Amino acid sequence: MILKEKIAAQLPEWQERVGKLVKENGDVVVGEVNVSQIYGGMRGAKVLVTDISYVDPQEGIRFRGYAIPELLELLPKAQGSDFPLSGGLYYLLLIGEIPTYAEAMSVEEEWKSRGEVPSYALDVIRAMPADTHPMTLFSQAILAMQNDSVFAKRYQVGMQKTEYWEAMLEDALNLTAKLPAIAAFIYRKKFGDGEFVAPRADLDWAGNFAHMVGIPTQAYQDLTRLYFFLHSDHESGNASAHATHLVASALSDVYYACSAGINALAGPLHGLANQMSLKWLLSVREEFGGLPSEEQFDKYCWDTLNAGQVIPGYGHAVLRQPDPRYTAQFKFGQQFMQDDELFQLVEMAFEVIPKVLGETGKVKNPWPNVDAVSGTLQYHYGIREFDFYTVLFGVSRILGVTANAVWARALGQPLERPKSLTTRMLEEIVSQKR
Ligand code: CMX
Repeated sequence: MILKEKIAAQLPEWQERVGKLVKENGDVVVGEVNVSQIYGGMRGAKVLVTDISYVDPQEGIRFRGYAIPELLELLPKAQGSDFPLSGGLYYLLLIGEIPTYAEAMSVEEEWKSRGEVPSYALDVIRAMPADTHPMTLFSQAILAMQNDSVFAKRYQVGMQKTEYWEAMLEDALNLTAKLPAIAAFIYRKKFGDGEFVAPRADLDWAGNFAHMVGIPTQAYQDLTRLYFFLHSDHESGNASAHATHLVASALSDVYYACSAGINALAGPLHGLANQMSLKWLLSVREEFGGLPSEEQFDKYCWDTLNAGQVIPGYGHAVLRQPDPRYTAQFKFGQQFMQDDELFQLVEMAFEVIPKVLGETGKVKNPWPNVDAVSGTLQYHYGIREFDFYTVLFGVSRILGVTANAVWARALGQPLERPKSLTTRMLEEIVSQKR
């Protein structure tokens, strides 16, 4: 398998590089942690490492050093499409090089050969009460398949440490291969006919989601390719990535770790912002019976702020420019749904909201983030059940976190175990330093 060969070829150099860095410079101080950070969710504390993606405050996410517009040019496209094959993205995340079309297709073929969802995982979804949240179903289906973990089985019988990453890669491919089918089934079970639709042999991983969920148009296939590309990775400190990493650091396998990551993504402060943003836009449209004037929109924004609420989809903890993931989806909307009233509202929001947020004098980044538009695009094509949006995010995010998990095992990253203090200890430290 090409992924295995490429990682194996790169590994000695990485091991030497990291080993040397730690051995010769282990005592070099990278940053300090203050009391606010300890009580403030470790915001900005530099304590993690990943070479797979990096969020630049001005440019936004870079995958393996490449910015989103560059990758939209460089990554191999699905046949007859202008949008990248997810197989090519996964190759890039794992290997760090832009793949050729053949290399991207080799990942797509790996996925096809491993894509069959075990019937018991579908039965777990079927057995749950009808009002179960789609994210709960998603997490449960992933966890159910832990039973088939290659890593867990091989670990049980005794496996060399040097082989851990190979078993993680097997699990990563086996799990990611099945995600579009599982997500589509969850959608149909919750909101449709409850049927399981098998993937088509002629479609790629992302395009097949569109087929299985029941929106087989070229436009929705393309949106799915774009969506799964954009949401895949965002450094290591976000809650889903960090939860996955923490769990996997205990040598828990990919299924345990990804189920945990999905549970983190289900939180309102993480993956739910896209539905909040869409809800807010719909409330604007309802209030004015269609598109408001810019003045009316401006006033609606102030009403939201004065009611003590945030304007969802705007602002960011790290970014200081429009999120390139927003920009890519915005361009998609301009190309394919210029006549959609809700999308026109998204366009108006871009003109009005940054100005309003700027006038507050406190918002560090008044620009839109990824969530300001993603729900609107899904809504346009008929995925109107907000609760499902985070499952789509999860399908994509698992590409990033599994690529990280494979490399964490390859480089022998240890069990995570930061130290906690008591409030009394912090008070004493502060009194000694002041
Ligand atoms: N609307 C209203 N007020 C906002 C705001 C927004 N969109 N964004 C920031 N602010 C406020 C903050 O609430 C804070 O106010 P207080 O000082 O009264 O507490 C102040 O501006 C300063 O905040 P900040 O440093 O600019 O932003 P943070 O790093 O604290 O928060 C974020 C970042 C995303 C939570 C915030 O911008 C927000 O709540 N946005 C709306 C929700 C949203 O879109 N979330 C999706 C994030 C997507 C992602 O993380 O990828």
